[in-house]
Amino acid sequence: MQENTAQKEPRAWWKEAVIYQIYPRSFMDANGDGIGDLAGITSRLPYLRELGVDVLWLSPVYASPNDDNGYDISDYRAIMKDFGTMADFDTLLAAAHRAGIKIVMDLVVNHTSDEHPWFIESRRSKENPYRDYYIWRPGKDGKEPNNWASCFSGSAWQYDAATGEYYLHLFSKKQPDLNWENPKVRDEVYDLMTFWCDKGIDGFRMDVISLISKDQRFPDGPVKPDGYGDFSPYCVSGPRVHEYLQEMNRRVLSHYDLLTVGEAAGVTIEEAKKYARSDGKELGMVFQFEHVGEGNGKGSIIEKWTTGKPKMPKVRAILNKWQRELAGCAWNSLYLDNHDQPRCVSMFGNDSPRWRVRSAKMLATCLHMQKGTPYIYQGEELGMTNTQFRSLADCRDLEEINAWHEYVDEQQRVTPETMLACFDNVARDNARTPMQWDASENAGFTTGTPWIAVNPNYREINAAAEISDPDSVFSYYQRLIALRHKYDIIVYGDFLPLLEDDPAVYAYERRLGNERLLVACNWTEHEAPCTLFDAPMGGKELITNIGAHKKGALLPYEARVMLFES
Ligand code: TEU
Ligand code: CA
Repeated sequence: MQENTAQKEPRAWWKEAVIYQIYPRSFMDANGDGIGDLAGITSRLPYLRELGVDVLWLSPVYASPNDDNGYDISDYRAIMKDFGTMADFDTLLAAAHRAGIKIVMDLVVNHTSDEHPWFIESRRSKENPYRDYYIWRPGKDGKEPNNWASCFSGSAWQYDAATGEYYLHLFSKKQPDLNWENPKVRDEVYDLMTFWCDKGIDGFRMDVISLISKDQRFPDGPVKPDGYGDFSPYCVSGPRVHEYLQEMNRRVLSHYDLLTVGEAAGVTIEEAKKYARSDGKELGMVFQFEHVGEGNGKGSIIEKWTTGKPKMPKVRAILNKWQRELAGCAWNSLYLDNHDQPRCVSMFGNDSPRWRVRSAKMLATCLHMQKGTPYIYQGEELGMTNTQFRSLADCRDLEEINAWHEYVDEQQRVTPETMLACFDNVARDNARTPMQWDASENAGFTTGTPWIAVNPNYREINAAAEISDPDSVFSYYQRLIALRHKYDIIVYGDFLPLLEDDPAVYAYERRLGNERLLVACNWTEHEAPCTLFDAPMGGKELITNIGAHKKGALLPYEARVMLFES
């Protein structure tokens, strides 16, 4: 029997909140240039208030040349021209706070843009005072300093003729990694964080924060099928990462009442207990990636590129492990969707016209009734789906484009048809098609030409149609959010897995004091035997995505939540 940790759980506003992630480029365009902007977000605050979310996490809005759509920052204290001005940001922040909604910024400090003044100086000469803001190494035998691969194809090292050395970039060539060993870099980061906290923001999502400390020997990594080495053993949760985050906490975070969530690709349970330690000396929570990586199992073509879909029993085992292992020692984040992931109803549910709505509601129930802070990615609350890529011309994301050039053009290891099928399944651009506001041209996102094509299904799937429909995915998310605000057991109750070997039904209980919440979700399009709700137990049905429950079974994609008091 799981130890009852619920009563000891210290309360915090960010544990009780529901977070909504906005990818500003694709959310709402107010000035007709085809690109989302801050004024567009401000104009949609009434919609977000209607949905009931407590916090907006904005993907980066700082000045950027947009090599990686803002995750390559050239000025941390200025707003990206595409998105507007600092006055627009101040207007958004004030309006959100007036609406009772907090704003969390995306902190990208593992790397900057190569157009940041620090890097422009750093590459001028080996003696430049900014040289050691970045990671420069001489080549080895006329080649890169080691065999590490970049996440965006090719080597993680770029030769710079000006000084005859290579600089490290775990992501694109235009995203040179900062050297966190340099205390001046850490001072700069803490200063810019303080600048935003003093403006009144409410927290940070920290981009690839698990990568900021590198093994200073920079040894070769285990060789992958594409011939490059994997940097993970030497960069993920590196030797000084917790020292740095505890310093960041002492110097900045502990001076404000903030939500902090670290994006920690590759994080293990043991490491997560350190990043999200409940004594508050580092971060509040982390995003782990095990469950979203499951799609890369069966049918994986190369690296992340796959036509495979995750299987519920594997996803359940992972999520239940994170529930069980963090209980009482660290706080979970809960997500299935974000700007880097395919749409969850397409990946984990069933986006066919017959099952899309019901399976989207089922997935939302299964996630939102768990213990942790839930994250909703823009459009997930509408049941937005993956799109279709007819050619490379439909792609905007450098991750896809670079992969195409490497695996289709250069190495010819994947045919164009297969790569397009992989893009349809897992490309990040699936999450970056414009928010579908209504059935008018461009889904009401822009009066101009959208920077990326709108998903053609916007006439059937859009906010205007859903807000007034009590049976819509939007209305269902509204109810889930309202339940979390109403019932402490959903936030703080102990998590107890049920039916852990059932091939179709994902079920669990939550316990708090004399209350018991019973949650059961059929992840398949077939009726599944289930007697969990059969015994006469009284209780109150809190939410379900079907009309009437059938004794002894769960209908296809049925989700049901019952509350009992003993
Ligand atoms: O993503 C980090 C990361 O792990 C990504 O490589 C992600 O796992 C991968 O793209 C999934 O296919 C963060 C940001 O969320 C992402 O948008 C940025 O491109 C990346 O860091 C670099 O800043
Ligand atoms: Ca715009």
